[in-house]
Amino acid sequence: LYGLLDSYLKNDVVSIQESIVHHVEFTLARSRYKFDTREAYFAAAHSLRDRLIERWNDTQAWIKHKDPKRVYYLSMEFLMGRTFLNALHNLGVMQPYQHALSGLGYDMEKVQQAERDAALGNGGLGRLASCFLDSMATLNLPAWGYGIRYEYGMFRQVVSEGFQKEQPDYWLTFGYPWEIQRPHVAYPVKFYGHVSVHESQDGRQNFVWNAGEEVTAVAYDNPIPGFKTPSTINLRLWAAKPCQEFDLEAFNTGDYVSSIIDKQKAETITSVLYPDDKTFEGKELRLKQQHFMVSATLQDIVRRYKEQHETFDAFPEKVAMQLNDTHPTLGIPELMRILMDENHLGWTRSWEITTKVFSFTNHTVLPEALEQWPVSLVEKLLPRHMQIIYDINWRFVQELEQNHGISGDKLGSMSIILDTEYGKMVRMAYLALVASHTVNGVAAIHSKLIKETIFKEFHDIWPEKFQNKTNGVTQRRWLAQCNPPLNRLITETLGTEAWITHLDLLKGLAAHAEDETFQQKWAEVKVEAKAKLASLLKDLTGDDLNMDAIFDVQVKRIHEYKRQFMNILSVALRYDRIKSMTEKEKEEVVPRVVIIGGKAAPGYDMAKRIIKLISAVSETVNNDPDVGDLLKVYFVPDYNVSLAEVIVPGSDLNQQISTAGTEASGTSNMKFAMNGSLIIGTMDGANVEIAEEIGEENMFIFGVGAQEVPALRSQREYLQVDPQFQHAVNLIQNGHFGWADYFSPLIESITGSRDWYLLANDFESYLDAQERVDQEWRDKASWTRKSILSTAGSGKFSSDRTIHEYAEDIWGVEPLPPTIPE
Ligand code: 26Q
Repeated sequence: LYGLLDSYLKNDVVSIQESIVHHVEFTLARSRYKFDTREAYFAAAHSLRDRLIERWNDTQAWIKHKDPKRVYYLSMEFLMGRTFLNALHNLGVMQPYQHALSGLGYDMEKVQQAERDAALGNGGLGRLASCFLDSMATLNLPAWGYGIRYEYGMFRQVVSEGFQKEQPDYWLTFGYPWEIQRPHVAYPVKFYGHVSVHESQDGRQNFVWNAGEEVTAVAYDNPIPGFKTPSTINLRLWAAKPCQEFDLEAFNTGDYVSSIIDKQKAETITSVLYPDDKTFEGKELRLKQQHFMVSATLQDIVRRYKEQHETFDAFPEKVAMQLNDTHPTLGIPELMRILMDENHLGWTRSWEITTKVFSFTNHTVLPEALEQWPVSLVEKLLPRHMQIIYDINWRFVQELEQNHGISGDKLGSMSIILDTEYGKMVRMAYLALVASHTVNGVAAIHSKLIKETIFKEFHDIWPEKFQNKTNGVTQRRWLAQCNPPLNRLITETLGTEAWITHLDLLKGLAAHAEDETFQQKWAEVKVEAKAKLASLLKDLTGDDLNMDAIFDVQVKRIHEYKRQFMNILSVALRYDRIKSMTEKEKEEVVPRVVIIGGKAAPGYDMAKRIIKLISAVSETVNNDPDVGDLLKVYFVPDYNVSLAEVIVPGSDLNQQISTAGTEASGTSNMKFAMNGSLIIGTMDGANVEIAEEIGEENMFIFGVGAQEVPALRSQREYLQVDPQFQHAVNLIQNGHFGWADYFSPLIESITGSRDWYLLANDFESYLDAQERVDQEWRDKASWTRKSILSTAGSGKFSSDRTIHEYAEDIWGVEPLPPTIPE
């Protein structure tokens, strides 16, 4: 019945070739004798898709049959990147597909490049969700992801004359072969309108929401294969379509054509990903997207539950839902509404169920990023939900007074509804906190900080709600697939590839860290990865990189708190020093290639100026014959998942230099460490735990700690400014790199009391750490040893470990490994 291991599709080279050619002819409708590389990609993708669907169907039937507790990961973002290589690798069919394609005359590398990234996310939070899916599948968890199928993903960044320009990412142009449209899995989603109350026969009040607008959510399923397991889970993404039945009246009375055009507007709900991960902005369309996602998702989850259960009694034993930040928090009032208004459960029963199923992850302590929606907007768009939120708050405030003796100002400060001069606001994090059984931070230091700062009052009354779940990344994509030479060396050295599912085994590499021949091999593997990165930069710039240079990388979203500005200031200073050197002195300089990449939110003025500054420094430095190949600076445009897969393995050094206490975790730090790149960084986010695992002596740690930051901020204006900092600032201010006027707001932002992120304060310590980097590079054996120990110490940072902890400590779900047919 559940023939999971009994595959109908065969994976020998000839069968694969047949299936590829079959898809060329019948899916693409092209000539089977003549097709180009892109068509080869689409045909091969469809052939692989067949194999994914087979496993997906079997896995889902098996889960349905066993009916275990399931976990749903609700996220407004999934930054998936490419799927082809990942699917080949996880299905264990890399070799036969490679042979099949080369037999047909195609090069795997080129075929794979034809795929476009699915970039339905901004950065860390969205990529984390994607790593989690890979781990949940690999760990055989009965799990699904839910999100939105945006038609435009993260914008494409073009840098023209040093300025960022945003271009639309219409990623579906040629079709997306990995999704399965489910026209019959569709739900109505309501907006606007008003609520009426009816007295029911048993004397209870019945609330009916008469919507003013209705759209249809249609499911698109994306199979997510586990590694070395047939288990294939689902990422269900919703697309908005006009609804059929609604509003027929308007059609008949008015103008037919404009009614059709009106209907078309439904689709705008899922048209574009908001490319802003910095400051919260209360845009109506964004709130619509959030409600659209959670409403469709909850209807789907409740329908699935009811298929197998008569009452809601077992709901909390069958369902866990994780909220990826506050973005899906409307799921809470939506579940309450479904239980009360549509299934006629009372408040108490509904609340009991709701508070047992939701848990919530916080990803930031920066106050400007916390979601606060105007009550007036929520009331207009979702009148019933606003009533429910008020009711939740009313009961919560009662509880604070009665059970915790809280009154006065403190009640107001904990209230879900905040009164401001612009009107009342809904604090989404507080709503999520009140209704969730657990809240977690994403690294130890961050989880500690949320208890002491943004959620302190909640921690005082509910300490048991708070947990830490240090982030992780999937070693399948971020080591095994993106760095094949290192994969081979690790496997050969450990004598097993079990590390691909048990990353702790990397510890075994430490025993070889001193071994000269092993160091030699390790260094060769790094050179191979550096060559790939060099070739990427050659294509981008035409330059040949100095392979003896330290490849020094900072790639992440551009934010003031991440301090790309501090990086480029130190580069300006390095350049200035080289300029003043004699030829003899230059012989001692350790050459560097500085690579910086990342997108600025389109409305983030400072971040855009930082990009221009990096470009301006790059322009001056790279064209200065006095510098030669001792220093090069590149801004890599359009940093994305696929570029990261080349950049991360090819780096020697990576910068994780946020002001202590600002970066919740960081996840690229983990990817770099796995690939043997040394970290220069502050004691912030997951860097702290990385230092515990791989040893502070194997990193370049600098700067003040998070505990010192508040005091330093209040003393900023009186602190002594380091002369080297002043010198670097002067270079920019004096127009050394041109554009002095354009850069003056940047200079102002780090001057005196305005230096919120403490660049001036940390600069000396940063330069000192950079000096240690150069010293270390001069001792090749020692550098390589540290590189080996970085990889060896990165075992903790597998998302398998993270997901295992979520499953045990928060969700209460267990693996359900597929078994042999019964
Ligand atoms: C909110 C409201 C309206 C529009 C957009 C948003 C929005 C979207 C994305 C707000 C924030 C984000 C993304 C946040 C993010 O990526 N945070 C990062 O999460 C990583 C995973 O936990 C951490 O490693 C990073 O430290 C954290 O910055």
